[in-house]
Amino acid sequence: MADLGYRPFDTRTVCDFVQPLVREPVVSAEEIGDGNLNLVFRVTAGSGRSVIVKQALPYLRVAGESWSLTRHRARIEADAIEAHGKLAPEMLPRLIHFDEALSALVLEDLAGHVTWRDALMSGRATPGVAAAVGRYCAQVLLGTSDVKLSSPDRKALRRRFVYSELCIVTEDLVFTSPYIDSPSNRYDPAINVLAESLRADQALHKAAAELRFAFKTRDEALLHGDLHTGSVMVKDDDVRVIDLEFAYFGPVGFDPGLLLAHLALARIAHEASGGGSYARLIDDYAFEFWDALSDESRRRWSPTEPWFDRFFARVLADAARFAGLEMIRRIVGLAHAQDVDCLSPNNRLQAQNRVVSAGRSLVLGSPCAGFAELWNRATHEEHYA
Ligand code: SR1
Ligand code: MG
Repeated sequence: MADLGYRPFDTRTVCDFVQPLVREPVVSAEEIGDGNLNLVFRVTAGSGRSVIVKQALPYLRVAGESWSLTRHRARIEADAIEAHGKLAPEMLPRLIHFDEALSALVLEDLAGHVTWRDALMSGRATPGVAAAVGRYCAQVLLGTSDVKLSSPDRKALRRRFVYSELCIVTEDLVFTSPYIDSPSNRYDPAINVLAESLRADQALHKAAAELRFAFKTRDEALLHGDLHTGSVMVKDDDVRVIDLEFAYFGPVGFDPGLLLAHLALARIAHEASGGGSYARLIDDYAFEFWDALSDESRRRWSPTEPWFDRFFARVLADAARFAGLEMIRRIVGLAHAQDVDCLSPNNRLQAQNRVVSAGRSLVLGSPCAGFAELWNRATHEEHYA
């Protein structure tokens, strides 16, 4: 990507950038990003109104400047917000402006929202959120697939998402690194033996490699690509899905699998720290998510395609396996889940073991026959068949 004047913003230059886009004087900016990839600023005008500026950096923030990346992900995110926004308008933040040269998106500020992960970690009830995210998955995944789009429209959309460098990041961090001695892996010394057992497990290697191949080749729908509970913002009954830079065409079961992995991580973390009643509320959320996904998918399914049950059985089987790999990598890979990392050492150790055991059982067990089986395997320490 040509430079064309690209510079990472600071709190002064980001104000200059936003000023022409708003009708009142911009007064301040703060960097609020704590993510793995980008700079994120809240820029506020005199009236108190604010916008978010998200700017891609030319490297992976969490890994440092030595892991260089193009800034193309900003374009991908802008395109994905548009594509998903057409199908589920109430679920995406409004894209106010996109600057290709600066790799910067100006977005509606979801002030007052918190991430669903933070709400779950604090033990807050979040009624309606799981069902909203389930419906979102059905709307955008079916809506960008050959089930709903005509061949020319589907192929035109597919061509807009030609290549994503962040898919390589996913291939590496989700499907590969946890199973080899990769320098990017990070884990507690207390689970050295557990991490070593993952590297020695040939059946797991084969399964992960096969799922990586499915992720790379089965371009069924335009995925969010990183749909964890930190990518969902909630405020009362307003639910938004953010951070679409990982969007790409892939298997329909991938996004639901990731979301379920993070609900399972949240549940296991609560149980490890004695929060049994809240853990059972998370069970309800998992079932509400899946029921909404299932009902909305059935409702939107094309009457000219008489094989919904077979399609959805495959989504379930895929979601289970992708969920298993996502759970494992959040314990031994580069990017962890706060739900587990913030536990006290003893509780954390217990949770880490349970997450890896559940992940293994999802990946290596026979295909799940129904959602109850998937959720049981995702949240209970059991031996896989
Ligand atoms: C390199 S970025 C690490 C992780 O953060 C993102 O949210 C994705 O989950 C990615 O795998
Ligand atoms: Mg993300």
